[in-house]
Amino acid sequence: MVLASQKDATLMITVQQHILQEQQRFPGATGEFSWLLSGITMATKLIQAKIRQAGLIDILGVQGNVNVQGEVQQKLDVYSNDVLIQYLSSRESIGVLASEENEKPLLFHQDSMEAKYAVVFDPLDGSSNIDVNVSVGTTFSILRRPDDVGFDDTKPWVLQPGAQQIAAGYVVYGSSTILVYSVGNGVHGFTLDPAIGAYVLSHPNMRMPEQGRYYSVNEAYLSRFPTSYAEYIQRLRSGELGYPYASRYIGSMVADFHRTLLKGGVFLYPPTTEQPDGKLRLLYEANPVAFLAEQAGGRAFDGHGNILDIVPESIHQRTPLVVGSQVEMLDFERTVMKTG
Ligand code: AHM
Ligand code: MG
Repeated sequence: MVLASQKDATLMITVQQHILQEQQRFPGATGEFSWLLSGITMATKLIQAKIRQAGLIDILGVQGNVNVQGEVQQKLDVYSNDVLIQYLSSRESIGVLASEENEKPLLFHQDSMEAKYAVVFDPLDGSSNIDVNVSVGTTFSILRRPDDVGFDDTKPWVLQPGAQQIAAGYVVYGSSTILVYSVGNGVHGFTLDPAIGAYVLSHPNMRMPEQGRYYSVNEAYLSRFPTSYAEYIQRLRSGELGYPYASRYIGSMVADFHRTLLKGGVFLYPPTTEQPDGKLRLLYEANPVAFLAEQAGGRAFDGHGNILDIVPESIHQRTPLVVGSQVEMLDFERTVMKTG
């Protein structure tokens, strides 16, 4: 990969230019959608800057609060949430913001005709990994306000099946900072070039390989998974799919999914005896990666059907998630979904 600062500036495509091109696919587009997405790109640049300083400034560790999920909030969770809300709420096209860190959706620009989008996000996924310098990420999903829905109830804005997402993506703060997004026209990845402070197109038209070599799951919970999941993992290990798989588990969904998108394979967060719906949240964790996986030629299931078909009942609803390449997902369907 060649970074923008290393090549002819006339050849590089920034995420902003790319979004403007993509936006032309929306009838009557006025620039508002690219302005909305620029709220995400700006906020994530600030988040990554803070993450890069972690250890130097007083930003590591716990904030002292417990969020709506009953999880201890890290200082960086709070900072990331505040920055995203600040930048997105300044876009008039935003009517509703829903975050992992807020119990209820937040309402903005009430009664403005321009406010027609909801953004649902996890500001800092995998944040328990931050103190040990492991990759973390931000995930987001963008939904359009359904016709005839007003501002008196925010639920219809966000409780839409993932198939209704008009855009979704994530940023992984890893050895480099990469933004991956789709507006339903393929999946595109941009690397933040620190020399110029811009996300530059580095991974156009990303396609998930038909089959990979890794499975990714927290194997410590194996005895607590349904038997059919354990059988499926055993099939991957023992070479039933052509060769024995190796295991990779970072413990940050965004980073584990990013590897799966690039290298193929399968990422699983199954139901467990303690958590029959798994751990991951449907609206802002499973839906964005399912949307990206399908756009890149992969698939995503909850163990019964397609993630993108689930009609959400609550904002912080959890779901089992199995996402990956065609070959692995076909075998999952046969091994787990057909046998119950
Ligand atoms: P978080 O949103 O509180 O950070 O939790 C979600 C994270 C995912 O990134 C990751 O896949 C999962 O938790 C790891 O959980 P576990 O430690 O149970 O394997
Ligand atoms: Mg999370």
